[in-house]
Amino acid sequence: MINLINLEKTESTNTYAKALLKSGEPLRPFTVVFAREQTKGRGRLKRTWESKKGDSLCMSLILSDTANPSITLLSALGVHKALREFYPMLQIKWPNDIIADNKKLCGILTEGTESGTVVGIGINLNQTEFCDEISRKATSLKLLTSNTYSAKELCKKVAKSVFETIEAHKSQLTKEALEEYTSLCANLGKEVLWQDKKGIAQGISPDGSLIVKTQEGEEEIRFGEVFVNGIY
Ligand code: BTX
Repeated sequence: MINLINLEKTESTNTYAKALLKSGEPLRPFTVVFAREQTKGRGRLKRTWESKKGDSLCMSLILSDTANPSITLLSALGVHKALREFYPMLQIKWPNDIIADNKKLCGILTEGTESGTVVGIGINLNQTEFCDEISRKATSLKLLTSNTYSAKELCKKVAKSVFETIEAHKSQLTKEALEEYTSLCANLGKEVLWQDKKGIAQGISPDGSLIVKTQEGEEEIRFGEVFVNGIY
C-alpha cells in the first residue's frame, strides 16, 4: 500500500516532499519520503529538529488534501496509535507533539503547498542522550522501553497508521476523532501560557483550536505554540 521513497541522506524530508509536489510529477497514493539521515531538519516556526542517522526516524507523508488543522490533529492521532503499542502511556501535547513522561518523543511539521500537504514526522528512536539544548525536554523509544528500533520498519508502520487514520475520518476532525484526541491531550486542565497570556486549557473545539479559560473569559487558540506548566 505504501509507496516508500527511500533516501540515504537529504537535508529535510519535508523539503524533498514539497519539491516533489511542486514538480507536478504524478505521485502514487500513500507516498512517503524516508531518509536514513537528515542534515537540516526543520521544526515549526523556523526551529531546527535534531536527528541522528540510525537513531532517528525522519519521514514525510504526501497528501492531496489542502493543509488544515484537522490534518494536523489526525496525524498526531495516527502516530500515537502506531507508537502506543511500544509504550502505552503516550500523550499528545496540542497541537501535535507526542510526549511521554512530559518529554517530547515526536514532533510533527505540517506544511501546505498549492498541490497538497506534507506531514513531516520526526521520532526519537534509539538515542540515549541528546545535545544540551534539548536534553531536558527530549526522550526516545529506547529510553522509554530499553529496546532498539529499525527506522525503516517503523516508518512503514507509522505511515500506514497515519494514512489510515486520515482516511477513516475523511480528513475531518470527526466527533470520534475529537473525542479520542481530547482523551489523549496532555494540556487539558493544566495552566498554559501563550504570547503574554495565561489560562487553564479546557478542551478542544470542533475546528481543532485549544479552548483556554482566562481571567477575561474563554479564548480559542487556533495555532501556534503554547507553553504548558510541567511539560518541558
Ligand atoms: P517544533 O518546533 O515543535 O520543535 C522543535 C523544537 O523542539 C526545537 O526548537 C528544540 O527545542 C526541540 N527539539 C529539536 N529536536 C528535537 C528532538 N529530536 N527531540 C525533541 N525535541 C527536539 C516539531 O517542531 C516538528 C519537527 C518535525 C521534524 C520532522 S523530521 C522529518 C521532517 N523533515 C523536517 O525537516 N522536519 C520534519
